[in-house]
Amino acid sequence: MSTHAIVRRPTVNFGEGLTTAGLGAPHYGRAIEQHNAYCAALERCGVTLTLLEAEPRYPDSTFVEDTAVVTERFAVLTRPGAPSRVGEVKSINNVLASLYSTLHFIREPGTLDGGDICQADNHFFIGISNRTNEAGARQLSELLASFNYSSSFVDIRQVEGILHLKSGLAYLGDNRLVVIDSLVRHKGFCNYDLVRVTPAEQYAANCVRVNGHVLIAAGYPVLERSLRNLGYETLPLEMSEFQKMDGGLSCLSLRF
Ligand code: CIR
Repeated sequence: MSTHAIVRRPTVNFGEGLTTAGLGAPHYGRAIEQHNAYCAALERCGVTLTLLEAEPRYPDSTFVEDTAVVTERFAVLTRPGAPSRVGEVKSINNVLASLYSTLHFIREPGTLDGGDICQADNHFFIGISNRTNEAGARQLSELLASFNYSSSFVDIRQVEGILHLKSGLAYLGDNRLVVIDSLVRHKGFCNYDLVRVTPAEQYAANCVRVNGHVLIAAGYPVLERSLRNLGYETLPLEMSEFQKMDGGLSCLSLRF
């Protein structure tokens, strides 16, 4: 059950952030509209929002998920793998300090982006990516173990078309993972029920279960139908402007 989420408004220079999508420049007005709808959807799921002001110094800072890993037992501030994003952590640190009694940190030489961390109840899948290195993954894994969580690594460096592990993987609860075709055979997932996402709908794999609903990117009818057939109430959200900046639904909030 999530009761709280942290979100940050996109900055007016949001289009200066990092991207490999090749989908053109994002439209700021539409990004704000889409972000407003995202916030409203989270509130509809019963979550109380902490809405942070835009940070023009950090064009990617609306993707708050990458700056921390928040669990029921502790929070850890990350050390983002992209140098232009490292400074985003400071203000999230200030917010989390008022919500958690102890904070932990990923330290040099470790790098880690929250988008690479997928929690499945008491187990965490940790993606090793171009952003999260092995040192960062090991630091998080040791910290998790000290709080009685298990973890395993998923190397996505050779998986095409995904920036972070959660660009291709989502946990829905009920022992069920949403997973892109190219990760389906990963041995760590063999004890889960898998909802497969075809290459044509790959972007939609980054969906988010929030209490009684599943937030899903609008325009991916096959996955949405599969989720509805499994009994989930889906909330489709327009994500075009964030997709242009390599961002998905989960990246836009820290939920706990
Ligand atoms: C970046 O490249 O860091 C941002 N433009 C997108 C981050 C997306 N975050 C995520 O998937 N967790």
